[in-house]
Formats: sequence, C-alpha cells, structure tokens
Amino acid sequence: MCTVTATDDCSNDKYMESFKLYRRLSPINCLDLSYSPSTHQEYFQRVISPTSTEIIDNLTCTNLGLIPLNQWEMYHCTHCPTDGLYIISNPFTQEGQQQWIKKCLNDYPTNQKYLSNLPEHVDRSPLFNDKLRWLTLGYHYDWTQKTYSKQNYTPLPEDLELLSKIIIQKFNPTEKYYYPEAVIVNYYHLNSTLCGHTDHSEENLDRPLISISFGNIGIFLIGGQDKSIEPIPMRLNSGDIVIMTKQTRLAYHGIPKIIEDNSLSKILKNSDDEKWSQYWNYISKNRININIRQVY
Ligand SMILES: O=C(O)CCC(=O)C(=O)O
Repeated sequence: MCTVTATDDCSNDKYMESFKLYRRLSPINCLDLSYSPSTHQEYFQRVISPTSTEIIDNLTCTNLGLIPLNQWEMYHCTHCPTDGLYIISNPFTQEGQQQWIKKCLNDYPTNQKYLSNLPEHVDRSPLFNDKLRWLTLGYHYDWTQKTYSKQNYTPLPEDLELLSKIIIQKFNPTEKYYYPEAVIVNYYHLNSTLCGHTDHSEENLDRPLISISFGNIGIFLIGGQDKSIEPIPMRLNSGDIVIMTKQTRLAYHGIPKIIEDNSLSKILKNSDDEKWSQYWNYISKNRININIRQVY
C-alpha cells in the first residue's frame, strides 16, 4: 500500500512499464484501451448469485442508497492476470451515490477521530482544503511501519459496516466470517496517481478486499503477484465496486490515470438538496475511492 503521491521501487518491470504508458496516454486512448463489462463482454462473465441473499430487504438497500439486490450486475473478470477479480457495475441509486459522496466530503473528514494525511485541527473537508489525500477509519494503517495495531482503532460508521457486509453477502452468501475492520478513503485530483502496490499488511489475507469508486473515471491497472506480469487496465466508473479475492487479493494494482467523465453531470449533478452544488463542484473534478479490508 502507498499514498497517492508516493513512488514505489519502479525499476524495470512490466507493471511499471504499463503504468507509465497509461499515465502518459491521452484520456481518449486510455479509455479506448481499458476494459469494462459494458465495452468488453468477452473479458467478463456475468455472475448470478443465489437467491438466499434476497433476505436483505429492499428497505435496508434503499436506506444505504442501493438498488434492490436482485438487480445488481456482478461480473467475474476472466482475463485478469490472476483469478479472483470481480466487479459490480454501479449498484447505487443517484441519491445513494450522492449520500456516500457527502459522507466522504463532509462527515468523515470533519470527524477528528479519523486520521488523515493532514495535521490536526486544520479544516480537513476537501470542499475547503484540496490537500486531503487519505483518511483512515477502523484500524488505522501506519504508513511508515506498514502495519495495523489493535490499539489504534476508531469504530467504523455503522452504515459503512453494513454496506460492506451486504456487498460480501451478495458476492458470496456462504461467506459468514467477513468483518470490515479498516477503511482507507482515497481522494484523487484529475492529475493524481496511485502507484502499483499490493495490500499485504493485513494479518488475514484470505478475506476479500472491497473498493468503491465515486466521481471521475479511474483507470485501474491490475497485474499479478509480481511485477514481471503484464497488468491489464480496467475502467472504473462512478458507483462501481471491485472485489479482490483469491490470487488477486495479493496482486499488484494501482491507478495510473484519472479521466474526466463527461457523462457525470447526467448522473450526479441534480439533487433536491440545495447544498448539493458545493459537493457537485468537488466531485465533478475529482475521484473518491473507499477501500475496505478485514485485518484480523
Ligand atoms: O483508488 C482505487 O481504485 C484503488 C485504491 C487502492 O488500491 C488502495 O487504497 O490500496
């Protein structure tokens, strides 16, 4: 794991070659070359999950800003360098995306119990401070030691915990022991990148990792368990959820490029909430990622 601005050991490797390529490419070429279930059906297999998940009622889904579970579209990426990458194409309603974006731009950063890259007691809301890069909730990741500690913990918001559990229930109804324990919220400007890394600091590496995107398009470069394996670029739209399991749980991944999504205004601009325009001003020029892990 590394910060949005950090650089990794990027010596001669296929992951880094591709990362540099996609960072340099024009937005249009990047979009042309990257895969998503709607543009490259041959690379994705639709997964129909068993009906037992429907015990999660529609009211709970509505409260969490989700469409009913039986309408979710989940895909297995069959052409990834390693097995175990799944994508759920935006299962949020318009109000749902707006609700989660507001939490990431206001509720979480203004709660001083959560940690961030900024010094204490500055105004941390990205609406007023464009220097916010990450927030941690739950077990706080120590970026220097690359560890978690049981002493360094702030409980997750209940709705975020429930959202994560529902995603995993839908993904795998037999997955009984999933506990979302650590969250990193990443904030990206249009020129930000996140270098290739693996998430291996969690003690329990068997549990799936959830990654939710909001705002502009992220080009997600997913490789293998070492950097000699050529990665593939995937396009992540607002609302999309990536689940990394099995071998992909320990695969190299990163974000070489953020691309302005010209269709975002149709999806996110309008709202009955008169305060929404300030959030829209932010999200129309940025990207947010909520990354959720089980640690122990
Ligand atoms: O922004 C993303 O989609 C990926 C974030 C990520 O890989 C991480 O936080 O470890």
